[in-house]
Order: sequence, then structure tokens, then C-alpha cells
Amino acid sequence: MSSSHLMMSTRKDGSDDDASVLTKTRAKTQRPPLYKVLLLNDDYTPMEFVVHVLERFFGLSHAQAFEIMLTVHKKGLAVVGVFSFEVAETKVAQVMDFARRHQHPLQCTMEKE
Ligand code: TYC
Repeated sequence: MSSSHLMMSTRKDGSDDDASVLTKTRAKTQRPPLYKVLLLNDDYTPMEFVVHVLERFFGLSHAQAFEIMLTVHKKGLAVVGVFSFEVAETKVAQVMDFARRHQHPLQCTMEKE
């Protein structure tokens, strides 16, 4: 048995003759996409109903809820929260169902951030 069989390298000092530059591959960390939940203004849904929706389904304080309701009323819409797809979808469905049951035309939608 001679030569380089069963040896890691072919030189006494441990080096070998591969002159290539090693390229490190590192997988980029994947973050799940986030979705904005938007509340839209209309002329008929009572302000207090919107405030209640924001407290009930988005865990906002009365003051925070009133502030966002006023932003929607004045600007036409506002982002009420940013969530994973599943959570955003659930919040939209809860708001739309609650508004429908109370016969208010309140609209809630989601869009990818
Ligand atoms: N514009 C409604 C009103 O004057 C109040 C309102 C606010 C409705 C926010 C919807 O998402 C809304 N009664």
C-alpha cells in the first residue's frame, strides 16, 4: 500500500492541490408573509359599533379603538392590524359576520403587506 489511498491529502503538510475558492451556501431565513387588515368607511355604520368591533376583535382599548375609528371615518380606511394569513382571514370573517348579523354595511378586507 503506497500512494494516497486512505489518506486525506497527498502532501506531507496536509494541503492538497485544489485551487478552487470555496463558495459558502447559506439558506436565507424565510419569514412568513404578513397581511394588513383594513377597515373601510361607509356612511351608515354607527361610530360606536365600529369602536365596539375594534375592541372586541382586535383587543384595542376604548381610546385606541375610538382613534382608529375616527381615522377610518376621516381618511376612508385604516390598517387595524398586521397578522399571519390565517389570523387575518379569521379577523376579517369575524368582523364581516358580526356586521352582517347587525345589518351594518361595514367592510373589512386584508392585503399582503
Ligand atoms: N362614517 C360612519 C358614520 O359617520 C362611521 C364609520 C367609521 C363607519 C368607520 C365605518 O369603518 C367605519 N356613522
